[in-house]
Amino acid sequence: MRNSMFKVAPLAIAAVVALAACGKKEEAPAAKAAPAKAAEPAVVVIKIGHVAPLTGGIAHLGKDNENGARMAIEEINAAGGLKIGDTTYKFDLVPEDDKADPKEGTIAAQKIVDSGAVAVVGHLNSGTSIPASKIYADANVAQISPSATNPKLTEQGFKTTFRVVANDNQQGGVLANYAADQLKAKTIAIIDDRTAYGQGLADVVERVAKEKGVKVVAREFTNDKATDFNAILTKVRGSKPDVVMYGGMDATAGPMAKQMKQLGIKSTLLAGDGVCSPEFIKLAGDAAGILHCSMAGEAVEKMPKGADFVANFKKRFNADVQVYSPYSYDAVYVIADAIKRAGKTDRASITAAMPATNYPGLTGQIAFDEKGDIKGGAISMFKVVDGKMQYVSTVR
Ligand code: ABU
Repeated sequence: MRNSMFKVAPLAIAAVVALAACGKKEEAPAAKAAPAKAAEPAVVVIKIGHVAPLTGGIAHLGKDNENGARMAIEEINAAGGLKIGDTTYKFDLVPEDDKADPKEGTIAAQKIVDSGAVAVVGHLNSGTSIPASKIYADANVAQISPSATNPKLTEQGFKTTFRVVANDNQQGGVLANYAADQLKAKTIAIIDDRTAYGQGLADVVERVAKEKGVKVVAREFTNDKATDFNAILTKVRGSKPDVVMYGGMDATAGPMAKQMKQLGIKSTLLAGDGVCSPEFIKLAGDAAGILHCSMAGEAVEKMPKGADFVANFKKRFNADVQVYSPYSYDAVYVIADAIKRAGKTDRASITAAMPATNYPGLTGQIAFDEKGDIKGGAISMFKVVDGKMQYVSTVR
């Protein structure tokens, strides 16, 4: 792989040439010579990719992830960048939109590779992260997803694939246990959106719920663009479940919750991290209070510097943290840490440094297992109370 610094050569060379030109002087008589000034360090800009849906129903989640990465890059640059030897490295974010679509995901991944980015944060969705991971692996670009939770992402044997959140084997198990032990559910209906994430999470919940003795009284599916759930909800209503579990995202769960209320369904709605956002509360309106949900990491409320992050994020982007911006923020710092430890900025050196990561991040201590999954991942549970997402508990 060509060192991607060469891809940014025009900018890098311009910076070096400008600095060199500043230092050029006429010879002066020794008696009048000013004290010799230390040479200014060269400044080189390196690119970090970020991919998420920036258009479509879950663009708010994509923007949340992107802004987390942007905040980290702006902080690193404002603090003077990374210094390796005589060179200062600054970061430039290369944002791409994959529209939450698997095919668009591979197109976006190829654009990131072609841009010369040395590593990538993304993608948001499992359904895009998994096919994109092959493209990054072929180009030796380290990929850190801050939010894709399908176990398959890190089961393909790629040495470039990492995630800083827990996976859906863990998340689905916690959700099913929560249904049985906290919600005291005897019956559960399960609906998914047929995405890699939604279906995968629902399958784990179904398996573990059965193991716990919770009867699965219905299994239905929709798709990630649907707006009308009346037909499947009418079927579900007939089975009178204690809990309706939905494997899908907030953009569909919001209208689904509203329609559950309109149909007089009294069940608790249980969902994973795709639904556990302030946006769900906005979309569901006065039906939002039926939700209990999980996210695949530590809650920002529980992070020692979480309140500062939330306040700084609001100040910078005039937006509330949705779900995973703290994790995309940390993913950038993990890349910077790998560069520092490698002492080099080429793709192969960053990828090679990644497995030894042991970074004290905003979200917790970040280290990876042999597959690239985070070690000791947490699942946090929330419920909606008085129109707000309220933290309930963390399971490790
Ligand atoms: N983990 C929630 C949403 C992203 C995904 O895995 O598809």
